[in-house]
Amino acid sequence: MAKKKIVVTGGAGFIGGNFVQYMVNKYPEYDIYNLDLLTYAGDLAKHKDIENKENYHFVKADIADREAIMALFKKEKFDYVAHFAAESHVDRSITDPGIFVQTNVLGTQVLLDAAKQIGVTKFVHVSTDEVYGELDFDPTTFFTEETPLQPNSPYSASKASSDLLVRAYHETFHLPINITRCSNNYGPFHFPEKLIPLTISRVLNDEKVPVYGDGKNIRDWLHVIDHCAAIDLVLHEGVNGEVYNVGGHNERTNLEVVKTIINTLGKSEDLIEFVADRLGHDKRYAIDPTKLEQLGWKPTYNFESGIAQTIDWYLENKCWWEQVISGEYKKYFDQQY
Ligand code: NAD
Ligand code: TDX
Repeated sequence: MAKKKIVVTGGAGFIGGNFVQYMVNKYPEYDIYNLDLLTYAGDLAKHKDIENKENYHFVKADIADREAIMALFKKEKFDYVAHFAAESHVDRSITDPGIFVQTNVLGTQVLLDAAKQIGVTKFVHVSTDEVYGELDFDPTTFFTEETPLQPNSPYSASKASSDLLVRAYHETFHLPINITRCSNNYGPFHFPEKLIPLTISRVLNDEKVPVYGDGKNIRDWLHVIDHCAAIDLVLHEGVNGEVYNVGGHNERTNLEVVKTIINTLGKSEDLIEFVADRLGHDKRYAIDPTKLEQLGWKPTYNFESGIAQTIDWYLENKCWWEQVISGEYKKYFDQQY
């Protein structure tokens, strides 16, 4: 029997990169294609342990390049699509929203056409809890799959737009899709523009950590490996057309997160610097994952065990993040503050 082919878009980024490694190691009987443009957020250095494996393949392409993507899908006849590629940073979407529409909306539509053209077995669209907007601080309220979409940032608006297109391709063309909406991820290979890796890398260098506003905004944190397992499950078992929320009930204020990292590394809380708030800063995200749990998913990390593993990983992999924060990224960070 021919080997199943899975194309992972954005497989050189943080979550897609972890997913590629997870799948290459778990399924030697599948061919895994990493399709990525290698923007500032993508690098192949993270894949040196798998790059010579027979079931790993890399294709450099822009998901919004219709001609290239249609031709690639026609040639390779992928069975499954796991779609992670996106512009993913909320702050960048505030300073330059256009590329978010180009990649996240138009790029997703091109992929849907390519998947429709060859008739894939499953198209999993990896989305985010940010499409639901924000919750207030009442700890008994959660986002469910029925919560209306009310995105507040250009980033989340572009993701919500792509979610609607994915839904429409199911309703109109019966494309076998699932949409997953996950809470904030953290773990190995997280790009240091995001709160957790930014804090770890700056604290290790004895640099100030910028905390937006009063630091009381709440995010619901999930270790990236638990997200990967969720996508694997949905890819194989998800009921066509359904949305699945992904989260592990690990709500923390930003200040709690930053203090946990500082204290674990034995540094001073004087490193915290309160800076101007993010425009349109969502107060709180919190996921109700009941539907996915009923499909058979259970997270393996809580926040304490996950953050300890992650800090250890950053201590052991300094060469990866030092190379990432030099050059272009340094210019971006210096412009921010
Ligand atoms: P990331 O920014 O680390 O990686 C994005 C990857 O996409 C990079 O490798 C980049 O090179 C690639 N890419 C960007 N534009 C492309 C294009 N036009 N064509 C091909 N490749 C392109 O992002 P991430 O944090 O790994 O997020 C992955 C996905 O998960 C995104 O869709 C994001 O919306 C979603 N998500 C992220 C989180 C989170 O906490 N990071 C939570 C929920 C959902
Ligand atoms: O320097 C900072 N200081 C700070 O206080 C940064 C970068 C962030 N923050 C705050 C803003 C948020 O409340 O920390 C919180 C987390 O910020 P980010 O790491 O930028 O993540 P967030 O905006 O919550 O979005 C993330 O989770 C959902 C991902 O980047 C998205 O791609 C995903 O969809």
